[in-house]
Amino acid sequence: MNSALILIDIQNDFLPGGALAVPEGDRIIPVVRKLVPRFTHILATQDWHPADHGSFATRHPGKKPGDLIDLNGVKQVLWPDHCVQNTSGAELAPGLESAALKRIFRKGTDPAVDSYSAFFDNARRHATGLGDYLKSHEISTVFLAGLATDYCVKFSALDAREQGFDTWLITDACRGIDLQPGDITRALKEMQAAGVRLTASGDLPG
Ligand code: VGL
Ligand code: ZN
Repeated sequence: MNSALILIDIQNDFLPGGALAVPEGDRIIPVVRKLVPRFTHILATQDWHPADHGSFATRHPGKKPGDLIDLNGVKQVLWPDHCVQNTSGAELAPGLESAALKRIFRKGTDPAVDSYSAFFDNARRHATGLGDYLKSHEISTVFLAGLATDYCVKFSALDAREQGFDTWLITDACRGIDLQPGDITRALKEMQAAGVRLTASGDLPG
């Protein structure tokens, strides 16, 4: 029974000073660095948008970040332009030993649909390949760390459960946005209700 550490969207644009800064996002970096040597299987996701991505408020005249729209039939929160392909904002945060990553799964590349989950786009039409990767490596337990607790981490955790993985969220290795106050707390409850288990990095065995 193998396990994997999955680093969700730990990218410059989600750190303080970035285009879509997650409060205290940088605080997870030392925690993640300490986790890395404890896993043999480390994977990462990267939000990887084209410059004209439909989740960007700039693509919708009269709209602003935080507004809710219908994007091709799917509810969509609008964001500032972020994680544009091949920009420094899209790069993984410095301090992540990229050499240790077995694979990086990129998502959000289709301008017509956003992709919060590490497994599927928000319309659930395309898989990223992460699920197949985990299954082919006989990984049954996943530990999640990254940004943001109430978006990409949450949807990744819920899909991991739905795909049958034992799913752990490492609480001190995640931070959320709280666009609406309480979003992070609600996200944690929703994940727990779906069978996701929460742990602090210091409580992991070994
Ligand atoms: C994310 C909003 C937009 C995330 C990505 O990584 O949680 N949030 N794109
Ligand atoms: Zn995004």
